[in-house]
Amino acid sequence: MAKYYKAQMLNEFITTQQTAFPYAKGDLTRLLNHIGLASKIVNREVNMAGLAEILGETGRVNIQGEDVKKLDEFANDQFIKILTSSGEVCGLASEENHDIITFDNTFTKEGKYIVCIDPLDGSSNIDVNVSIGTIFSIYRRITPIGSLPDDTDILQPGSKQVAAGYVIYGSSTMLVYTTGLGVTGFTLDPSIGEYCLSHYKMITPSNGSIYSVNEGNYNYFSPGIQRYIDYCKSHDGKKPCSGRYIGSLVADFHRNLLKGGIYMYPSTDDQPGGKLRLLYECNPIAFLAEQAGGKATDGKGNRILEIVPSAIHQRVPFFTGSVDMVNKLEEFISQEDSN
Ligand code: AHM
Ligand code: MG
Repeated sequence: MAKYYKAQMLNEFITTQQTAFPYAKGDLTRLLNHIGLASKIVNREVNMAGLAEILGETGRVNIQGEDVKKLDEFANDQFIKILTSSGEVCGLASEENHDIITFDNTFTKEGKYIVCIDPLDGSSNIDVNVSIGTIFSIYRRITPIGSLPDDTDILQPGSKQVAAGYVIYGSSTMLVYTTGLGVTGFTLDPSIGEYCLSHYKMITPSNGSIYSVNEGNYNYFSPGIQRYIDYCKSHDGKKPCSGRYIGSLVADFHRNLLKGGIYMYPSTDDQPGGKLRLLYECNPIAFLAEQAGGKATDGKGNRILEIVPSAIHQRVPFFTGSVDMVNKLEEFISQEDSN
């Protein structure tokens, strides 16, 4: 029997939280519920993927130069469809689309919010029954209500997010989100089709013993990062850290959030900006990390949430997790810089 805190459903919980904002009119509440709804449809398809002939490639390549999987495309279409009809969103940026998506009708132009979304993250795990996720972040628009949104609405620093979260399609499906009042997790009960409150006020340990990085790239990392990885293995003669890397950001981050650890996607010679996208992956995860008492930086002392984006598909080196581990990593990197 699952442990439900006060048997609260996602929609009830969000509505209750709304009362903390005296001028809230319920728009954000509705929007978060619509994201929850879209994720349930994606979840249904992910669960049936092996049966539904929805695995494999579409034969197309996305804006990132990566092969588009059928499930990637399905998830993207679902989120776009539901967010378009939500009425709360005037535009969105998706990892799968080249430009900001705007809808030229009165209904959507009246929307107050902008959504940045990675509809299905962890592409390399889609076809092999390993956890994947959806990552989203929500901003208030800058352009006036009633006009068509543009890139200025999208290119806001992560500190301006009003909400962010992820859905993990794992051994169970969870939706984890923040509106800046801490992090809350809901587990989907498939028998009733509802997200039920399961993780209240999630706080990540200040230290941990897990490091998560694609170590196959070790030879391409800077010396400071290599030395930090070596340190994790030797740990100054103490018990070494465990290396755990799924290759799905949501799953790696979620585990480390609960247990304590560090997730790293550094730059390499080939990818000087790193691999992960600031708007769709790093900002929302950084907001959640900080709200849970963790840290997220670019490894050079810059808080991810303060980076002002200059392009919608911008990438950034990304380090997040337990505060003590991220601080230690930055010590190693700055020692390397001063040599
Ligand atoms: P994607 O958006 O194409 O799925 O790429 C992002 C994913 C992250 O979920 C994951 O942490 C990382 O890429 C894994 O990359 P790699 O296979 O290079 O380790
Ligand atoms: Mg992604």
